[in-house]
Amino acid sequence: MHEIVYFESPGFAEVSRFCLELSGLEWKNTVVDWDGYMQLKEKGDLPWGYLPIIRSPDGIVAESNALLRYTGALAGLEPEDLFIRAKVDELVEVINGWREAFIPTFSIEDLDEKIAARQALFVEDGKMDRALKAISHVFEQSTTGWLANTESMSIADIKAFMDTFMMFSGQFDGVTADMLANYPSLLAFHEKMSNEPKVKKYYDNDDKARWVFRPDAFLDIGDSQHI
Ligand SMILES: N[C@@H](CCC(=O)N[C@@H](CS)C(=O)NCC(=O)O)C(=O)O
Repeated sequence: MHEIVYFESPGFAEVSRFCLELSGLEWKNTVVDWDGYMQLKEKGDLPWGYLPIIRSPDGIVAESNALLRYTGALAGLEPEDLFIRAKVDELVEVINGWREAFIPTFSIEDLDEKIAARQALFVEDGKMDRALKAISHVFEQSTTGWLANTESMSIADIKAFMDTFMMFSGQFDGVTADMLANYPSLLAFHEKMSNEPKVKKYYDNDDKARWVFRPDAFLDIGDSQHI
């Protein structure tokens, strides 16, 4: 039995929650609030002091990308070929690196300043604009339709899908869904991923925090290159 422990939000755990679901193994989704987090920390259950963690039959694993690779492997999503696997990891790391641009905005207390700082990331040639255009290009260049040019969905697709569209859920002041109009290929990627039968089934519910992962989430945005 595997247990993921994290806050309620999709945040850094969503990719691994989804991979565990795909794995078909029995797993438990344990949601904690801040007090629960502090208790785990005081108990010494968090190897590096942060969530998410997975409790596996062999012990605790921390760090969201380690969790993604572990649960991705359990789900059979990790390529056997080591070069292809490295190319998948390359994308996973690049996407993780987006946090460096985004996370400093969390500590800005003044709301107008916070909004302005985030919007600056998405204006033409801003850090996130460049990042989203770069990942769009990767998608456009793929001959298989999967980001890392794999034969089937890899953890890079899951990471890109969840980390990209979570930003536009409305939970981050200053980042709005209409900004996606600048990235038509990403909208096509969204259409592909959200309609994948396993993704579609997982999000076929009323969970308001996860609307961005459903097929109809951005249908009215911009001039998407729907596939
Ligand atoms: N590098 C870690 C970062 C994890 C992280 O920052 N977790 C946040 C929640 S998203 C946390 O535990 N915050 C508690 C705190 O800041 O004290 C990972 O990718 O898992």
